[in-house]
Amino acid sequence: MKPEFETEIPNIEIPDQFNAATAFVDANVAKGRGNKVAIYYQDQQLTYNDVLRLVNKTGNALKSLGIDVENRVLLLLFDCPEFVASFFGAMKIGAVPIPTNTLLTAQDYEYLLNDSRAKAIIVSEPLVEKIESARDRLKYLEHIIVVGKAKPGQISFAELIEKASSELQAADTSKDDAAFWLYSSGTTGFPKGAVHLHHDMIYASEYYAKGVLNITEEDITFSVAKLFFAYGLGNGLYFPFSVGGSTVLNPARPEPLMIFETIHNCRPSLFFCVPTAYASMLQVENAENKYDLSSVRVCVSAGEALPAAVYNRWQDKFGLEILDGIGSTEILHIFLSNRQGKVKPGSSGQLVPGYEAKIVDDDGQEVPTGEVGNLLIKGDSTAAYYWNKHDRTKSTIIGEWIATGDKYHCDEDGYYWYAGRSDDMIKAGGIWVSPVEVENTLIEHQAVLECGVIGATDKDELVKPKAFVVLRAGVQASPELAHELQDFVKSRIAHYKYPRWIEFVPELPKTATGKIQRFKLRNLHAQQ
Ligand code: 3UK
Repeated sequence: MKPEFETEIPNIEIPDQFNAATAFVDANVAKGRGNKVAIYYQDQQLTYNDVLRLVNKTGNALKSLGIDVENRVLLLLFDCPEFVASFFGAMKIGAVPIPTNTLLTAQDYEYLLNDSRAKAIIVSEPLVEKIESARDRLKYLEHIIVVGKAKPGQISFAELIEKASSELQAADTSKDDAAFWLYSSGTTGFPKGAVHLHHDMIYASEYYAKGVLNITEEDITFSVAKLFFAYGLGNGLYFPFSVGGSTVLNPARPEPLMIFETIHNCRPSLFFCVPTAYASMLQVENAENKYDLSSVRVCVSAGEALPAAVYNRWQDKFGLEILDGIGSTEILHIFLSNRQGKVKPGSSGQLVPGYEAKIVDDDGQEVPTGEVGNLLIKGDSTAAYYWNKHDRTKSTIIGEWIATGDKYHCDEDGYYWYAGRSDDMIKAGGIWVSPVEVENTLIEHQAVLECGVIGATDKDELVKPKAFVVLRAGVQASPELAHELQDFVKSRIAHYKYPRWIEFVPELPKTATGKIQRFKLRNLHAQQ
């Protein structure tokens, strides 16, 4: 459907020769914001002058190691100023940074490094062992640059940039050059590198951050979702930098108390979070009296659907609305969103200006208003393609449209309502979990004959992985065994993927060809 807007959709003109690092960093200094705080990090405050110096030094340092235009550089970093310097420093020399999930295993990083053929990795010290342990199998990696203490065979980030010049001319990239990649999980468990272009962050900033959030240079952002997620990258970095605002970066795990304390102490005006974290923050007793949230003018939720109950409890307790919106790694940021004063709790809101939506049946025909179908989106922040995944690219990006993989219906008022995935992928705490990967791991346990994994809802209506397990003959089901299986999964793949519930069953529903019918398991769970 064609959207109707109260405000003009900004007409964005980007010159053919364009480097996003210049637009988000140098431009702020050029506009006279050099002494403004860009980053609050622990007890440090970095101004835009400081950030520009760091970005230039990092770009020059990477060049000195032989990193050239189009070379990939993997970032495996906690949220910190070095992340910002590496992301924009690499981009400024025309290289391609790849922010990467810090919660994965050595095996996952081996895949990502070989698939991307990154020449260098910039990694936070506590994570470096996961790279070293796979080093023999890394076919293209030349440099391990460590933020923290470097061991022999590694390069210290601080020492590397210390000697580098703080003057750097941006590479003459095109607005359509690859600027950065973001990996997105697939059903098979092998992630796909979504290739984003230099113009993409401009569109997301203009349309969503300015168009929906009305972000200005007065704003201070704080994002619970880390910078390595597409969601966090906008929230905590290029949105505030698009207007010369400030960001609060925190490297720690986002536990509820840490989140409250950060809001209380750093006084952000825009707070970005995910449903699971909103739900756990609501568990903190008396938080509304202990912590001062008065600096926050907008709360945002994305990553998975925000249940109406969580929305209502948050509003009752803190007097703040939450704007639920849906975004994706491929589309870069949010394209459907609720607006202040016009929230329909439980919905994903209305179209973001600059994007178009279509809901179609399996033959590609648009469905009538109110009917559920597959959601397609058109908008200029969308990734160009998946790296080395031609078939997946063709089935996902169809001309100017991209298939989100989500089922939606649109109501009479133009609000969109999430109705589940069209594949079996699970979103838990806003992070992808592939059921196939969890099943393949469980199967390796000697007690397991076969299993099926689905997303099941908890008491807050939030989705978490659940496993249906058929045991081998002679093995006795017990709560202890269920525990053992959970620990087994945690020890082999990223922790957040473990099944929160295990149900032992005598058999699994299957197709004639022997494929597990996960939708039948979902129905079974729904009936319980
Ligand atoms: C699901 C939602 C219902 C949906 C993201 C904001 O989540 C982000 O990107 P991912 O690639 O996942 C995308 C998929 O997640 N989803 C996200 N938000 C919602 N479902 N309601 C929501 N509000 O399946 C979607 O296709 O990890 C979120 C900004 C940038 C992002 N990349």
